[in-house]
Amino acid sequence: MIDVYIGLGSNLDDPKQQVIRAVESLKMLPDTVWVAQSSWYKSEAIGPEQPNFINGVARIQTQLAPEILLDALQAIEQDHQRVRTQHWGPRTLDLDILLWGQEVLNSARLTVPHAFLKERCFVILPLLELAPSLMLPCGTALSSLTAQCGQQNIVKLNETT
Ligand code: A4P
Ligand code: MG
Repeated sequence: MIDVYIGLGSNLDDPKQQVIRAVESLKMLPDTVWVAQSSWYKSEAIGPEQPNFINGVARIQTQLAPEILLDALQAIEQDHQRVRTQHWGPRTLDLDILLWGQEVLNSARLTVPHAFLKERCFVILPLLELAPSLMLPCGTALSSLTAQCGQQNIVKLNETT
């Protein structure tokens, strides 16, 4: 079993419900153990002008191969009627593989750690909740990346919001 972190994001069609429903799908992945999820965070979109995002991170342990998990995540995205139009544009559901243990993966379909992990506070803050002492494969401590988070308008939601 390998520890895998998945980033969840949505900014269309009731984003909070989209990510909550996605968690239920992640809990049903085959050959995979559900570990935990972070709080949800609301933030302004990075990229073209579009609605605010809800983001969070899930932690699982899996025996699936990376591209098999990617297939499963893309099937869940399809299930949420995601239509791919604009790069970095609005989406009902985005599921990204953030980390695959300490491995570095570079294939045509997968770049892990996720290419923008170190600069996106909507990923860094929820990930830090689940793994406060995490070291990235490059040797950077996740906790050292929070300095930039004051500038990125991001709000942690209460369980009731
Ligand atoms: N791919 C490569 N590496 C990975 C990985 N580690 N995990 C490939 C998942 N997929 C990976 O993805 C395109 C291709 O990336 C996949 O087919 C897979 O083979 P996509 O989701 O269809 O395309 P996209 O939307 O154009 O790009 P991507 O990379 O998902 O965009 P990002 O980087 O996730 O950015 N602002 C806020 N506040 N919150 C957000 O969540 N998200 C984005 C999307 C922009 N701005 C945002 C947010
Ligand atoms: Mg994606």
